[in-house]
Amino acid sequence: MDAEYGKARLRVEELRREIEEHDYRYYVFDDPVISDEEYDRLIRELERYEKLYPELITPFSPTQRVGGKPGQGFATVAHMAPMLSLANAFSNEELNDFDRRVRAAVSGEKVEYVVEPKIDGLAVSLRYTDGNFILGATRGDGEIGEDITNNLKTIKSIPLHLRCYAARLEVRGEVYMAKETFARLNNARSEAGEQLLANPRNAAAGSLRQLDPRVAAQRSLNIFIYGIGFIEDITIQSHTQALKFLKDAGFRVNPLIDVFDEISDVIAYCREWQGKRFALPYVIDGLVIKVNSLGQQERLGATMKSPRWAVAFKFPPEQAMTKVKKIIVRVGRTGVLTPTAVLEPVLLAGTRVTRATLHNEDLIKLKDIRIGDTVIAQKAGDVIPEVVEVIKEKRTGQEEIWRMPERCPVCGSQTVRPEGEAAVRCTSMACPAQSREGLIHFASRNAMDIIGLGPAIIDQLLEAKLINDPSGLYNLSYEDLISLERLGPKSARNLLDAINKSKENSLARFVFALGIRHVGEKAARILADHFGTLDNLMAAKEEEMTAIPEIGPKIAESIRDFFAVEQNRRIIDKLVRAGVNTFEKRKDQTGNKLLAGLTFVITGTLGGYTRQEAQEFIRERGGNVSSSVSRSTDFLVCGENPGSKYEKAFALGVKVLNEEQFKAMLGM
Ligand code: 1X8
Repeated sequence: MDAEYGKARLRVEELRREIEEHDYRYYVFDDPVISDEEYDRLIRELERYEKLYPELITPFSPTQRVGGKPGQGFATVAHMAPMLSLANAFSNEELNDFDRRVRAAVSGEKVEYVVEPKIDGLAVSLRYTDGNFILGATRGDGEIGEDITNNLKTIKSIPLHLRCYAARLEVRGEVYMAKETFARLNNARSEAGEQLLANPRNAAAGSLRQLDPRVAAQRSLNIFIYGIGFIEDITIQSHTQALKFLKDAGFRVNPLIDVFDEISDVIAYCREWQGKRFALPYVIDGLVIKVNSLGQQERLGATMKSPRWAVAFKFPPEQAMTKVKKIIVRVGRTGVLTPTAVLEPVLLAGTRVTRATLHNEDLIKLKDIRIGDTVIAQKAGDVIPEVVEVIKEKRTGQEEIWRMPERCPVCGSQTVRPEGEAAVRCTSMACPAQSREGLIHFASRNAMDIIGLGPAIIDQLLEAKLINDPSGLYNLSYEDLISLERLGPKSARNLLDAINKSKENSLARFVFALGIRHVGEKAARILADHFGTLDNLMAAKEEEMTAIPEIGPKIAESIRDFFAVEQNRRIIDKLVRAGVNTFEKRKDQTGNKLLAGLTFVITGTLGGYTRQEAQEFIRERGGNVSSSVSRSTDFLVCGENPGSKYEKAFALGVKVLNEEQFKAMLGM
């Protein structure tokens, strides 16, 4: 080893120690001791050495905070101890209940409560082995989360090395985006014409889920560490001790912490923060109250979901008076038309609110909300603001009653309100508001199963205007696909093959893929089995569908509405012409074909079995069952007290079977 290399190695180690110290002073301690320029000089010097001697690079070098390459997805990881959620308390009463349960479990011992702000962000877990940060994960389902180490490393207040030793340590914390960062991000998005993010928590979640750590790095997230999930060889007696240990280890721990002996003091403190919280630079949605003694925590234990030794006090929603300027309609991704009130701007929960959801038509009628009304608007936590009530005393008589539009404001198609539902929907598959989601569903595994056609490619295809609806997929050429960013020749070939192959899918898959409301996989299979061809299904009357045991009126109505839309029929026509299969291969073709090709109608009361059983007997033998008599009916099975069907069959010359004859025909 030459002398230059030896010197470089020592200097690299020195630089890393220095940089980490400055990161700590700046990001955890909030008390930098050098200027940004001096800091940059250190980083650049380190980078120079690492370029010269790449073998000196380790994953824990400060230069590697934005080191990872964009991934294909996130690996899953099991937490060393489950990440539980917290039970909520919304009132003083519920806090008193919590206190009573705690005291009962520790049989009259003295209890200390630690109270901390509840950060409105995303729970994560950080793992350190031999003092090195080796793994960061999302909560996931509490047992298993996703490995987001590379994105977490971009958060400079997460130490890459512990400042005090622990052989194995897993800590828990909340990643969040500061209010100011969020405002800046949304301003930039607004200028770029991009969709705005709803709140800092969503923004933080989106950043952590970025597959490219370089994007995550630009989002300047931060973290508070609030607990230990797993630790080896170190004994800690209380939560406050744990927090001190975490601070000593170099973690950023929230300093706003208080300890109380009495729940009444906890309650008073919670109420105090209710008003003060808006002054904080980050969003909190409540306070977390924990029993301090770990011995008592252990005795209290946990339920399946949450520890019994902690509770989250949630702030009540904020309300304010304002005016409804107008009511607009937004079309959501599922085609639901949602009326939204445009409000005179009002300060609510620390943010300027200009919109409130009105949910649906019925709610507007129920609350009698009119344009020009003075109303109480409310914002609960991070949810979308809503109108609570109208102050009718403030009416001038100039207020206007509002009605839901009959046509979709996005595409102009007819809207429907299915019976028994509150939502009005746009019925068109080609509505731009819906086409993206529709395409994702169409290509999904249980639908047309087009491997390689995920949301990212679909977005690119829509963006490039190469497709508008599913039928466009089948006209795509190799040149179209290769023109997309991030799609190489091999992927383009594979995708083209997958699209082509999907033409041979069963009718059941195709019907499911259409994304007709209420028509899930099972209903699609039953319908395909029953009707055999798409034409038959499209021509079927609602009664014919509801005659099938598993198909209820909700499904039947939805199917009728779907096929009634001109746009949908056009798309289906294009799919058929592209060669997509619309015929079901009958299951019973190889089995018992006693009644194959014959159509039965049943009327009257049968003796030996129910009508449903009779229908099953027919289908098992390859026959069809229809609910109404027509020229294409082969037999009418007639029980006791037949209705008008008997007369119709007689008039049409359809053969009528009594129960005896029917049984004989079934071979029973
Ligand atoms: C969630 C949170 C906790 C704390 C702060 N913010 C949160 N979002 C805290 O303990 N200070 S604890 C917690 C949980 O256990 N699910």
